[in-house]
Amino acid sequence: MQPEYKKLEWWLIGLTTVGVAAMLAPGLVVWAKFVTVPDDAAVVEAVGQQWSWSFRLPGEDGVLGAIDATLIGADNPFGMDANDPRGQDDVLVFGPELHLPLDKPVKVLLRSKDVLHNFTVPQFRVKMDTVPGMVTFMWLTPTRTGEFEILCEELCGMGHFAMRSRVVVDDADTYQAWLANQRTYAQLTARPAADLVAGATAYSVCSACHGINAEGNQALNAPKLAGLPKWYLTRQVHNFQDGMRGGAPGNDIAIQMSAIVEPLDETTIDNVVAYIATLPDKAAHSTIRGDAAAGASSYITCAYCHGAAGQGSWSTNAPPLAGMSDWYLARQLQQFREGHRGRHPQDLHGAQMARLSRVVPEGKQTDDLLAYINTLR
Ligand code: HEC
Ligand code: HEC
Ligand SMILES: [Cu+2]
Repeated sequence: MQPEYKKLEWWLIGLTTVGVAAMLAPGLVVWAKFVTVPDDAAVVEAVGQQWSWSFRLPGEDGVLGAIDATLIGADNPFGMDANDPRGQDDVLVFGPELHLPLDKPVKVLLRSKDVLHNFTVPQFRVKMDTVPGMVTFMWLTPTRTGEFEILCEELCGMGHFAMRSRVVVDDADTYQAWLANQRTYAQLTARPAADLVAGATAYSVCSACHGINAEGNQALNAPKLAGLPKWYLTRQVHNFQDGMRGGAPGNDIAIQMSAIVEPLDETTIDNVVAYIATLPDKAAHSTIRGDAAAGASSYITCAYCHGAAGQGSWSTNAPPLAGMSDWYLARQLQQFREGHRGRHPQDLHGAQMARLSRVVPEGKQTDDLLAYINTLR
C-alpha cells in the first residue's frame, strides 16, 4: 500500500485534463458556427419594447437606415432619421407578424427601446437578449414553413406575459407577396396631409350613429370617438375592415360598423380620422354605478398600459379610457373576456387586451373599476 503515489496522480491529472478538454473542444466549433453569420445572410431587425415587438427590413439597398432614440414618437415609432437616404426604402412592420423566406439564412439584429427583453422563438432553438443602447444579433436558416410564436423570455414588467408576436416562414412566392404588401418608410412619410373638409363630409355618415361631435349614442350602441387618438382610430377602422372586429359571431353590434367602413379607402380614413381629432373632447356622462374607491386598486394593473390618468399611450398601443363611454368600455371588456374581440389571429393588440381582461372579475369588481375610471376625467 502506498498512501501517496505521486506518479499515478500525475497521470490522473494529465488524463483528466486531456479528457475534459476533448469534451469541451467541440463546443468551440459549435459556438464559432453560432456566432459566424454567413455572408449571404439577409438582415432583419426586431425591436422590443414594453410590451410588443416591431420589425424593420433594409429594403432594396440591403442596408438599414440610421435611427436615433430621441426621434421616437407616435409619428415615428422606430426613430427613423429622415436625413439618411439609406433609410428611405426600409420596410417598417408594426406587427403582428414577421415573415421570413424558407431556406435563406437571416441575421436578426435586436434592439430594445426601454428595458431588457429577450427575443425567443422556441422552435429556432436560439434566443438572445435585447439590450437598450446596444444592437445584439442572432442568425438562423428557417428549414420549414409554418407559424411560430415569438416570446419575450426576460421578465420585463407587468405586460411581459402578453408580449407575443409571430414569425411566419413562407416559401419564396408567398414571401414576395407579403413583402409587396408592406410599406417603406418613404411611402409612410409621403402620405398627403389630411383634408379636413373632405373628412367632415365623410364623417356625416358616421355622425348618424356616433353623434355630430362624435360624443357617442348609447341608444345605438355607438361609442364616443372624440378624444381617441388618430393612431387608435385608424387601427380600429382597419380592424373592422379586416374582420378582426365585427366578424366574430356573438358580436352583432359591431357588424353594423364593419358594413359602414368596409368601402373606405386609405385617404378617406386619414381624412375622417383627422376630422374626428378636431372635435371637442367632452367627457361622456357616467352611466355605471360602483364604488370608485374600491375600483382604484384594480386600476393599478390597467395604468401600466392605459396610463395613470387613463389618458392612453401610443407606445403600449392602449387607447384612452378616461372620459370615454363607460357602458361601451364595459361591453368591450365583456367582448374581450368572451373571445368576441382579440381572438382573430391577426389581432395581436386585441389579443393582449383579451389576456388582460380576465384580470378583473365580472360584476361588482368591474363596475367599481369603471366607476374609478369615471373619476379620471
Ligand atoms: C350604424 C351605426 C354606425 C355608423 C354609421 C358608424 N359606426 Fe362606428 N361604431 C358603431 C358601433 C355600434 C360601434 C361599437 C362596436 C362594438 O361594440 O364593438 C362602433 C365603433 C366604432 C369605433 C371603435 C371605437 C373604439 O373605441 O374602439 C370606431 C373607431 C368607429 N366606430 C368609427 C366609425 C367611423 C369613422 C364611422 C364613419 C365612417 C362610423 N364609425 C360609422 C356604429 C356605427
Ligand atoms: C399590457 C397592456 C394593457 C393593459 C395592462 C391593459 N390594457 Fe386595455 N388595452 C390594451 C390595448 C393594446 C388595447 C387596444 C386593443 C386594440 O387595439 O384592439 C386595449 C383596449 C382596451 C379597451 C377597449 C377600448 C376601446 O375603445 O375599444 C378597454 C375597455 C380596456 N383596454 C380596458 C382595460 C382595463 C379595464 C384594464 C385593466 C384591468 C386594461 N385595459 C389593461 C392594452 C392593455
Ligand atoms: Cu419583454
